[in-house]
Amino acid sequence: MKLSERQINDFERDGFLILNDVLSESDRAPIYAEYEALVDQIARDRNHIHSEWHTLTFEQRFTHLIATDPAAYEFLDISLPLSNALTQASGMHTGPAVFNLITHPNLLDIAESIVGPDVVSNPVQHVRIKPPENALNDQGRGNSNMARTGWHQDAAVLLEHAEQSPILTVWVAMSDATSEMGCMHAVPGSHRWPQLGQHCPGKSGAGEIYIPKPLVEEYEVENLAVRAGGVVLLHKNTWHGAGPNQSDRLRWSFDLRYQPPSYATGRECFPEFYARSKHHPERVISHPSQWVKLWQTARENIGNGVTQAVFNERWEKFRNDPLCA
Ligand SMILES: O=C(O)CCC(=O)C(=O)O
Repeated sequence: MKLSERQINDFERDGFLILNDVLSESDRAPIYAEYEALVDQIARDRNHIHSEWHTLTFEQRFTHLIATDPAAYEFLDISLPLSNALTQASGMHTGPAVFNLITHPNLLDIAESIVGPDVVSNPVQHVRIKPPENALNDQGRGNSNMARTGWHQDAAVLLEHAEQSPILTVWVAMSDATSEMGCMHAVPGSHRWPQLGQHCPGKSGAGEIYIPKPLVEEYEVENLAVRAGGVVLLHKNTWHGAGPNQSDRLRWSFDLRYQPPSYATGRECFPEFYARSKHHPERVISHPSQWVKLWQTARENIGNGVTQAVFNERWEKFRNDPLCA
């Protein structure tokens, strides 16, 4: 599933590319099954199972869990939380279906077309399962994993030393993403602007940095709607965000990132790994348990102080900037 020259040119011109029909229903089925079991497990662990639970659909169970207990989302995401207070008890999900998604040959073919024949999985990654926004409480609405995503550039969430790293975002649609459901939107061509835009520090957590609205308003914006099984590619400098889910369905995506080796990942406290390699095939990680171990070690090292985990500190200087009010 390599990209054509025309697709690569379109990506280079716009800073994004929409690709439908990348993953089949059967490619996606193990993810749905893994998350169904996970939501039940989390609900059990956190005492949310009620007498009607087993009569509910997955969408209803997930929405009930997250509407009443948004903090439970930590155990669904495919990254450790972006918190400056990570501990050994911090949660994340590293199931085999997720590993098989990150290393899916179709996604790696696409990534290879942009980053070259040695494809490293960059640890900046999330699952975003967004219930209808009106089901969420204030805490849920402030979290871009389950509600709208403020305008930003992916380069801005990296540590500064990674600004030259050619990191590609591969955003995978597990459900349809229409504008009503809060698909992503982007400013075409913004990846070619020479300076990183100003970002404001997150009001509801270190992960939620955003470009202030007045800076975005002057530009033309394109909606990046895509069907379930499709993919949206983003250049790391493209200005983008996502609207609220105003439908009555779940809006579900994974955002994954890939890069060539020998470049900083911009989040060195979390693990990178070789997902495909022409030059060093012996370095490729091919079993989910190896990947789980990498994240466990990262959590241990952060928890016992061997590694420092600090996120988005560089935007703190704008906290009192009038544009960020
Ligand atoms: O899906 C979303 O809400 C936003 C995803 C995003 O911003 C990204 O992948 O960089």
